[in-house]
Amino acid sequence: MKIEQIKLFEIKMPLVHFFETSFGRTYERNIILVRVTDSDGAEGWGEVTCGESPGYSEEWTGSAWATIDKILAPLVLGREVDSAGDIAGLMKWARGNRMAKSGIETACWDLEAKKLGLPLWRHLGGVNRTIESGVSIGIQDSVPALLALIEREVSAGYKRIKIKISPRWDYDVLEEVRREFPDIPLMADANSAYTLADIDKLKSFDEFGLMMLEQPLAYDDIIDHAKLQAEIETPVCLDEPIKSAEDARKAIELASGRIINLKNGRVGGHTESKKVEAICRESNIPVWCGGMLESGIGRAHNIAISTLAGYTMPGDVSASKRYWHEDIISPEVSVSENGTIDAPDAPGIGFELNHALIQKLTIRNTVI
Ligand code: OSB
Ligand code: MG
Repeated sequence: MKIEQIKLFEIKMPLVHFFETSFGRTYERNIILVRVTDSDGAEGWGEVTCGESPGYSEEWTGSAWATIDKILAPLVLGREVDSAGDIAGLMKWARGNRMAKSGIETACWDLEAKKLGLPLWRHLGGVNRTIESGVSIGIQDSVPALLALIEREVSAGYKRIKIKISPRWDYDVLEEVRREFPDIPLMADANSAYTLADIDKLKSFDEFGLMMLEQPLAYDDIIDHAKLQAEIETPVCLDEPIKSAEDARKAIELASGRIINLKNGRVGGHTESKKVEAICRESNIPVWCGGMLESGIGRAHNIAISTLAGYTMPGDVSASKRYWHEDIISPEVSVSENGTIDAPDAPGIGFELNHALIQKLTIRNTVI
């Protein structure tokens, strides 16, 4: 494989409903789409999953654009490699910036799968064509609003409900959710809103029988999480600090948590996701696919990677219509009434792109 051209598109897409986490509220997304073209004129598409501001991680739309344009694309263009699995190696010299790298890397996997005539999920080594879907519900303006959203998603068939929490939206909210829905598979994601000084409060969440407590402590921490996990019954799930297979290995060794939310972008693409998945599977650590409010392209990549054997819990990969008035892929991602998604059988990501819509939403583009 030899990539000859990389084209970036920044698209602006309003969310159907705002999404609030402990680090802020988002009303509309600015998403970078990556199109790679090889020396035979074949194409692949990827998405950079960073946010509009560095609230979740250091990366954001503006930094990722500049990093791809000035640093990463020159490392990849014109270089011959055996397969998409070698693309990450070309960019290794540049530290961090994994979401930017992932935009290019996942696009190359799409391109390669298309050339081989294989659905991406099979090309990645997936085994479960049908994946289980959960939802992530942000912080709301009121508890009744939250309860109404949970009711809607449970009725739609989703396999588990994740709610976002913060020190101003936690114990009392969980108590009301549990009063209304005593038996649903429920979990909470704090996006690093607590410290070990809050241990008594975090311990008190044990009474809610949560499937897991996601990323309660600092975004770069795996030490305090180990201390916390030793003190609480609820399994800790790590998100933000697991940026590579090496990070996963260390977190498992330290017993920093019992579950990992695995995001393609956060670890730098499909090749690294496969490595994290393998380490976790060998260590009996369940993984599930996280989400970053992706457009259809990122969503399609998430579906493909979720078919790997180690992804044993419902992920945050849900229907397009929960986020977008109109998604940029066709068909849109839909979820069955049993809360499942079938990976498509068409080559590559397996969805058509709505090019007219992408053009309409594009606020800048560049060819490298
Ligand atoms: O922590 O998993 C997270 C969205 C943006 C940033 C961080 C996170 C999330 C989500 C949303 O929880 C998952 C989704 O795309 O539905
Ligand atoms: Mg999270």
